Amino acid sequence: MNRGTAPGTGIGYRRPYVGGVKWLHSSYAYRRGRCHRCRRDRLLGLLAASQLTIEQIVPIASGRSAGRELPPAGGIPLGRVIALDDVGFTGVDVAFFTAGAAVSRRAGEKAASTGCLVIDNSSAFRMRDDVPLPVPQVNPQVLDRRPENGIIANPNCSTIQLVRALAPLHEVAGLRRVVVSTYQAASGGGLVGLSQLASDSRTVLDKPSARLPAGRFGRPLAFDLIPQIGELDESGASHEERKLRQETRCILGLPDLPVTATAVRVGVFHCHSEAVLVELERPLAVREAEDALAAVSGLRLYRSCDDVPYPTPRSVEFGGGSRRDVHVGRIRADADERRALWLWIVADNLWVGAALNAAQILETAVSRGWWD
Ligand code: 2RA
Repeated sequence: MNRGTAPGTGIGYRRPYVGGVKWLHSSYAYRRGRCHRCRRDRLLGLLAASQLTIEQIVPIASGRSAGRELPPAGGIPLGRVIALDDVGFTGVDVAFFTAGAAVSRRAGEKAASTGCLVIDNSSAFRMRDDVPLPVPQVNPQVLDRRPENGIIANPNCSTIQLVRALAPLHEVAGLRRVVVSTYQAASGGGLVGLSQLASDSRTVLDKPSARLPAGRFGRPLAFDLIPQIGELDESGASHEERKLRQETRCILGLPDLPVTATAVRVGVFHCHSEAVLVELERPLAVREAEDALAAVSGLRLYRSCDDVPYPTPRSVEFGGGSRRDVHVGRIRADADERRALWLWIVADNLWVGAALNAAQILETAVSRGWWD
């Protein structure tokens, strides 16, 4: 595998073909209501623009989409879509699964058993002890060695932006407790969620009392918010809230950290926002917290005295700031608890929360010599 070099000139790649390594991108996007196409398209763009030398990307989908011709991504030929059941994973270095937990469960382990590394964007493997759950800026050590089973789980979008902001604070003052409320965009529900929000919004503007179908989110989202993402368990917690708790503890390496969440879907197209109360082991001045966050690459800090005093979903999407950063503002002391701070975090859920993290997992694995 060579990195950052012209094809065939890299140090240490052993593959018997010139031009680098063969990569494979796996998606059922076409079949499953195209709902994961937004993540898949960003991932392709990132891979094409990365320092990785890529010989080939093979698009995979359901049988129904097989044979469809795809245009090149950043100069890398894609060619025809292959049906998942017809793919031989032998000789493929990496498969990105972006089609949801059911497909990942059905085909992920089989792909990995051929020696192919599976980077899975679903919740299928996230809570398995033998599957790393990396956010490369936070717990890169879990990528020190390639997992024996060949599977890596990409964490959930709302967790990734949360832990990237929490980790620097944990380093300077220790985390004691986290209370998070999320405001999650429609794009978390894929293209189906996006188009439903757009068309329902038009309908409501024309007729505010219009009856709308439940659709992708179980209830109409236009000009509204829904305090439930995923099914509720017997305690009343939603699947998204459970993921926030379990994954945050796992990635930060703090299995007993109290984390409690309320996850809310809001009528916003892109970018998840989070209001977070962080209790620390010691009092931390706002300035100290800001300095800790400002020092981290990939985190954009907003101070109340700045021209733009805090991020919003639209400012992150259209404001010219990086959609690859985690944006943090409104840092303030809690009025009653002197060891607690409030934060407001916004990030593009499809970039930071999905494609970018997956691409960075791969880049980290490559830099650690997994294919040397
Ligand atoms: C959502 N977190 O926003 C999910 C997507 N993985 O619905």
